[in-house]
Amino acid sequence: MPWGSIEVEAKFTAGPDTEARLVALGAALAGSSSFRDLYYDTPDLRLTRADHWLRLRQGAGWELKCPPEPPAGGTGGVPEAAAQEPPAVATTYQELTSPRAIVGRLCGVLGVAPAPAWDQVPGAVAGLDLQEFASFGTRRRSYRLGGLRVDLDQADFGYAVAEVEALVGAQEEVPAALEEVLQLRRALGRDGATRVPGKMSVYLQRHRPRHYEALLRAGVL
Ligand code: TPP
Repeated sequence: MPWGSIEVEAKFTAGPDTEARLVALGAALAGSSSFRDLYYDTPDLRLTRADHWLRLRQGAGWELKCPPEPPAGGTGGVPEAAAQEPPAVATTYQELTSPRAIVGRLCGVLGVAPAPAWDQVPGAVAGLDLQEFASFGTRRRSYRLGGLRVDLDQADFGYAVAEVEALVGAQEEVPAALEEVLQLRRALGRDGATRVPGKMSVYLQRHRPRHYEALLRAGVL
């Protein structure tokens, strides 16, 4: 996987019985962790308006979550199954972790040529004038069931959200993964009728309302 993996995920609000249901379905607690995420953008918000999410996850390193690249000769990058879903019932993002891939993609979005000093992400962050716009901590309990992961997150600004997630290596695997993700969410008794916002949406709405409005206008949130 030269450019990282594709994450297919569906969010939900956990109930008091969610963990018991997970265990009853055969899921195993894979671990508990705490981490802090720092997110970066240009002062005029060009990354997030283009649905690109650059973060430093403390302890894990730099990550860029962004729309999957359209397959060569493909249909524009929206997998058919995902296109049939109502917006935000499930999302598909590429997760880049290699510095070269991250910097290459950032430069593509911003329309600049990579400089030699940007072979590591911090050099590019400085050179591209990227600034921190969000910082929050998360306490997470993770379960595993087959190839799926379920994360139960509690953010330190007072918001809890859960997600079912599958990681796949290629676009062609997205539709089947999406089906599995939605099936497990249904099995947990959490249907997709209401849209559950992610941590970032809630953070921006509460702490960066102008940024939030800009992303609503851009159709990103
Ligand atoms: N969530 C939904 C439901 N729709 C969106 N358009 C986004 C998120 C935009 N988005 C994509 S990646 C990202 C955001 C805000 C950064 C945070 O990703 P998330 O999966 O919420 O956090 P994680 O579980 O990786 O900590």
